[in-house]
Amino acid sequence: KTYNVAILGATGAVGQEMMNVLAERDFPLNKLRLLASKRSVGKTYQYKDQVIACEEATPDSFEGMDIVLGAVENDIAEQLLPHAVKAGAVVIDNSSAYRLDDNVPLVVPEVNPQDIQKNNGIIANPNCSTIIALVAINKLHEYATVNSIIASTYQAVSGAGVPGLNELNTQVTQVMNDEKVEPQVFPYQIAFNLIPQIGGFDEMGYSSEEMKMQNEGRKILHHPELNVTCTCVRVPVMRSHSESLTLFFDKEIDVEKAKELLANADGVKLVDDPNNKQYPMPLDTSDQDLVYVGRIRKDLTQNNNKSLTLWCCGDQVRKGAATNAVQIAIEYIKQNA
Ligand code: 11C
Repeated sequence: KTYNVAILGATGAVGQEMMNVLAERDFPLNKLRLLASKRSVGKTYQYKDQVIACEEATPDSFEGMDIVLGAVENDIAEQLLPHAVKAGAVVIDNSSAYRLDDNVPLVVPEVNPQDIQKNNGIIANPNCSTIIALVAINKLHEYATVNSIIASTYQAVSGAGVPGLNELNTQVTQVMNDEKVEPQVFPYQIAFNLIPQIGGFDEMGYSSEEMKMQNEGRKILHHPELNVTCTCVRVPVMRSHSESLTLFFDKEIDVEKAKELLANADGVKLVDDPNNKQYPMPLDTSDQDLVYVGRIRKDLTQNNNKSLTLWCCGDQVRKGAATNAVQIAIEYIKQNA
């Protein structure tokens, strides 16, 4: 059986990567429809041996589609995706609009594929840092429940899409040429800098991005008591997010056990040989789908063996967005075959 698939937001960084991942994974496609804003109508893209022109995304764009992959901001998602559901498609949405909706499963295929069955037309793709963290900790959490996490993220500019990538490129050149830097996408200069703000702040002083790991993590892990305190930082890196995670477990787990579990974890590559300078780095994890995990060590703030610190990196555009969405689509097809 083959499927009609539409990508809503086909010209963006995530939409483009969705095309790459569909092609690489030989997705059983009948027709691929590329939907974008009016100004991209007629722009063409190559998919395998076909050249496909973008069409304007309207409420009527979804007739005959089996699967719609959403790669647009919340406002457009909310405006258009209900029409896709009405037209009978299953929607896999990368925006944050529906993630915490009780009627919408939020899925990382390595962690909670069974939740796909509970969909009512929309399946949400989680936040990129949350996906990367949960792939990294899932096997550890199955062995010993993770009740709390202290997280710091080092997030690539690709999180702000093509404009974010362009902003870092432009600013690096401007700084090297002693030219004036005028930030447009990020609140401050990102070249040769770090910015500890992603999204707006709440009354406690946490940014919206920082709260996603707790709120989305609770839902994906079915663990409403999970506590996460997170600091999200934008870094001048192109496209892989990195994270430092300190994990507090409900029973003892030592470094060797954690390494053994992670060496066999789906979606993970264990890269942990610090004496030979082997550890995850964002340049090494870009343009591929695995989350690299390393630097696993005992947490020295605790006088027990129930806490570990680790470091992980993953491609934000791929596993953090496009790949996870396509994996959900493949899993959906498998479950409904
Ligand atoms: C960033 N993670 O790096 C954000 C972008 O929850 O899907 C994606 C926000 C989200 O800026």
